[in-house]
Amino acid sequence: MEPFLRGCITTLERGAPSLHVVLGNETCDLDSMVSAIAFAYFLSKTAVDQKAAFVPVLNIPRSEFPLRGECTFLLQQNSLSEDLLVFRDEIDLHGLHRDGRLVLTLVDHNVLPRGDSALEDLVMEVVDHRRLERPLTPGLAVTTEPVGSCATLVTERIILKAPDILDRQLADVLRSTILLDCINMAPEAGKVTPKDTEYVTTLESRFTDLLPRAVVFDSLQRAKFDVSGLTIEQMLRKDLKVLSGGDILLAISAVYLRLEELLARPGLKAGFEEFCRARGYSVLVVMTITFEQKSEPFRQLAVYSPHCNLRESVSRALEESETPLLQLTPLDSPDSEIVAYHQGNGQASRKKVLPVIVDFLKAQEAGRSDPAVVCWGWGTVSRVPRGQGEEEGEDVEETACDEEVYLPPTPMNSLVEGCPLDGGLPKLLQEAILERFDKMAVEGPVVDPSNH
Ligand SMILES: [Mn+2]
Repeated sequence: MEPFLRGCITTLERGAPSLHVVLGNETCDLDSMVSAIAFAYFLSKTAVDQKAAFVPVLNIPRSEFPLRGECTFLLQQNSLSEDLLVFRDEIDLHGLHRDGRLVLTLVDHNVLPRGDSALEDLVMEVVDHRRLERPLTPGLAVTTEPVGSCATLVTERIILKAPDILDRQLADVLRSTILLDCINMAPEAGKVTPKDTEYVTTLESRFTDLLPRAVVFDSLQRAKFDVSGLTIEQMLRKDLKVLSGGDILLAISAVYLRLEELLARPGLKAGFEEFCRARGYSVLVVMTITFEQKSEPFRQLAVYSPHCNLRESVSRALEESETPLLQLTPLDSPDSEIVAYHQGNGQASRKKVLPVIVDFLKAQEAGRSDPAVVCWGWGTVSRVPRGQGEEEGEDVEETACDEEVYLPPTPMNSLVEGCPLDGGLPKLLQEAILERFDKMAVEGPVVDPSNH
């Protein structure tokens, strides 16, 4: 595969007359990365029409890649250099489109995000394991099946159409991806389907020296949560949500590390300070999660702000929270601007703590806590791209529930004052409704659009 990837780089440097880009989704998880690389490789070996050069593109900027621990780990394991990959910020897809030099195959997703909708007409083929959200059009080849991993569908295609191109390296990256996505093929995890198992078994029968499944799964899982190699800034933005209320921009970062370890990092305070300064956050809440064996998650929490009042009031809101009760006990902190706690209630995930923060921000905004207003304050929707972390414990919970949980409740007669039938049927003028929506939009804490 290395010569193929090297060839892609050369092609891009020289400027090919036309490109066939195989694009994974914007989370660039292991499935998207491996499916894009393997499928582009397959196409390059089998396509009848070789006019276009096949290039896999990872749909994130290169600077984001160190945050995908499982991806960097698998590449290392297979002696594939990151220099052989093409990232989204290294290729101008829209420019190529304008020049009429681009066609697309989508893997591990089937509709382009809004920012790329201009490229929709270029999609020739889709290979995906999610629900199909695009219309079937003439000339579009679609492979969809609700299997545990898109890599299973790519493996199937290779085994059926071009089994000879399968070498140990390709087999290893495909099988590793399926193992991670299907939670080591454990039926109780609810991810694996018979087809995933079938192709993992087929790969193993062709390459009998592949490492044991449990070893592969455990090391990928560990790599995914291993933040030890990251800078403080990378650690904080790996799993970040941002809320705003009034003039306060508050960041909540989930970090998969013991808080003691984080606090012992040299330059931690300077790192927090720079992170907040650069992004305009006035306060940062860090929630750490570690998993001890199979017991419940072990959680700790820290609040950082250079503003004494804000730090104290956020800390108080968390300490005094009753739903959920966090059971916070103070921990030693290396700096007076960082307040550290052990969180006794291991069940209170970030998703459950978010409403406490939302209430706090609402209260700040209104100068008092007004329950009638709080209902409208739920405009907080995760900026985590769809699908990210859908395979991991903590994130599954969070990303899966966020949009449901934080949708505003259906307004009860909120478009009219008093009893809705007091003066007969209310007149719902379009302007009045739009105005009301505008008002609702500015009332609630909203997600910082620059947080990505
Ligand atoms: Mn996938």
